[in-house]
Amino acid sequence: MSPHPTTLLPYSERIQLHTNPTAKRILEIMDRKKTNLAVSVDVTTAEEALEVVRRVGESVCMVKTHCDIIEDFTLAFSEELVKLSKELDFVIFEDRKFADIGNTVSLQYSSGVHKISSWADLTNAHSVPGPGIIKGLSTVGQPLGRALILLAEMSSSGSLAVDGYTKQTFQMAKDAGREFVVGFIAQSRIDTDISDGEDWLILSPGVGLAAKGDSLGQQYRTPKEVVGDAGADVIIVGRGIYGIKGGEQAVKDEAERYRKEGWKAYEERLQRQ
Ligand code: 5BU
Repeated sequence: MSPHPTTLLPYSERIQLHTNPTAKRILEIMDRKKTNLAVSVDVTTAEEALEVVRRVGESVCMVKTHCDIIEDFTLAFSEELVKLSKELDFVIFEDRKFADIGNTVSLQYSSGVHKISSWADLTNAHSVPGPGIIKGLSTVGQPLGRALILLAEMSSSGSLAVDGYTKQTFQMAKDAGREFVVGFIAQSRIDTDISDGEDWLILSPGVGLAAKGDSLGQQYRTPKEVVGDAGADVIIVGRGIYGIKGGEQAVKDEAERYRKEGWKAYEERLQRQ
């Protein structure tokens, strides 16, 4: 199969293909820092989370959070995260996976304990409720310059987000336009046929260099498989980095190892014609 045209374009040339400020910033950072690595900081205290971010910040284009697993979440924590995102030059992606009617998600996004829209540059949503979810989230996020990605596929085994569901999710994003929805969580750009000539960002979780999976259905592929073969843009790594044994330096070194692997796969991809 011939490569998808987007996968042959450098990140730097794709900046101009986006109007959303967060999408532009992601591509700018990727190009500037030579990284397509996102670290998923799935630890349960604010202090631990900030510590991981300080260690990996220089190596990443994005830090991914699950704010509802942080036991002592406060807005002081999110303010510190925003400060670090500016100092260390990365985007904050809250992996909230919104999945309700438009009115409810707009409240979940703007209000409650977490006030996600006040600090997260990027968030994501399931397509299962229909296009109202995009409308609801965009009323809050778009005026702030935030961006949304839809879950077209998941990395876990037995996921129902396959085939027709994936295609309809893609269609929903196309129908919404690219001012707020800028891409997808997907396992592949190629298999999902995300090929309408528009520059969608593809973020892929389920990346690991050591393990093949966990006991709860997670499945891992290498950066080469994800970026090189499947044509994704951003690799998302959690336990493979923050869970590494050996202390602070080991986490920092492991982030660099994944950054280099992801970047090598991207550079090799650009050579394919
Ligand atoms: P891991 O430790 O690298 O397995 O963590 C993966 C992270 O990505 C974790 O925060 C998940 O919630 C997240 N994730 C995922 O693993 N698979 C998916 O399809 C989606 C998110 Br969407």
